[in-house]
Amino acid sequence: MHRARLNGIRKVMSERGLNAFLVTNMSNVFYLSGFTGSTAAVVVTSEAAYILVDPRYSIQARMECGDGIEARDYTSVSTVEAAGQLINELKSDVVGYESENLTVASLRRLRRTTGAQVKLRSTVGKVEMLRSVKDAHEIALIKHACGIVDSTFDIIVREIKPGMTESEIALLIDSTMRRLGAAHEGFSTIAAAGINSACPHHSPVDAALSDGQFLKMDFGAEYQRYNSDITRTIFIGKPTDKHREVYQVVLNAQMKAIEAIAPGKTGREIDAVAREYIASCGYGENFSHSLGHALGIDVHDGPGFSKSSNIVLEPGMVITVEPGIYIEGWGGVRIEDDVLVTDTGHETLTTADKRLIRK
Ligand SMILES: [Mn+2]
Repeated sequence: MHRARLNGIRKVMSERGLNAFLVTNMSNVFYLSGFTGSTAAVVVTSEAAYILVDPRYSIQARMECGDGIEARDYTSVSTVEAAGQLINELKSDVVGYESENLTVASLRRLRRTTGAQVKLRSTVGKVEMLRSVKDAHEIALIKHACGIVDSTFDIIVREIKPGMTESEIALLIDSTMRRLGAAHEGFSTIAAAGINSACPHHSPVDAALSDGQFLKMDFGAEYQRYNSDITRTIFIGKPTDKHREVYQVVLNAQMKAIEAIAPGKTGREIDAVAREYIASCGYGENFSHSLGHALGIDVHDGPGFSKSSNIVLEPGMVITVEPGIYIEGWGGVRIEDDVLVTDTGHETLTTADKRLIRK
């Protein structure tokens, strides 16, 4: 598995004329090597691949990285200096690095270690591009993570009642995900009631739920390094016609966008399906973010559906679909599912109830 991934990056290297590639983004390190620790670097050449770790991780790296990658320890230097020393030893003279990850200070350190004879080439999103199409193993893990959030919603929605606070609901969600096998939450859980629901990324506070409010909950489970991400909005008390209308517009937009997902479509086309529908209902100004993001090792795993997204959908991509309508001083609704692009169209991986639930 990792050998095939390393070969994927070698193909990119030969296209770019690189004879070594330095990987410092830790999600990319995990993808290429299987290493789950917090600090390491991977150096890939046409023939070999190395993972550089400090003594805290020596044993772990040897346990986790097998297929086609050699673990090496370093001491008394920084990770990037250790990488520079290895590059010198390998006599690689054109080396790609991940410019979205390597800090300016680290790049200077790398340059000092390798000297002027080594050409350092900035690259952007090379491993991320490989990661965008998931293999069967990855899809199985994402599906498992989706199962955890689906079951979590089913359980917590029964326990929610007026008087509970946003913080209590977030804690309930987090503990339920853990109980169901999540390693931890994929990101800080959002529980936003009433006017707070108009903020797309509100942090839970000690405000108690009361009648006449939307309650928007956005949460994700990480399972064996892969993520799920779901949003559901429910209602406390009896919704007005306006609450029902806004909810239905978001739900229709979401379902129309999911229905349009198929190989060959672009990210921008799918975004437009939801955005144009919401605009046609008079809420265009209230859908302020992009429609969805790729999902995988990272919760935000790469580009997805947005006004400017040029990605062309391929089977194996997993992308969220999460339109929303946010009205300042009134409230907001978002509904989010995780969708796999298949050979023939799509498969929705999160299946929790999307009818407007009242509590
Ligand atoms: Mn999301």
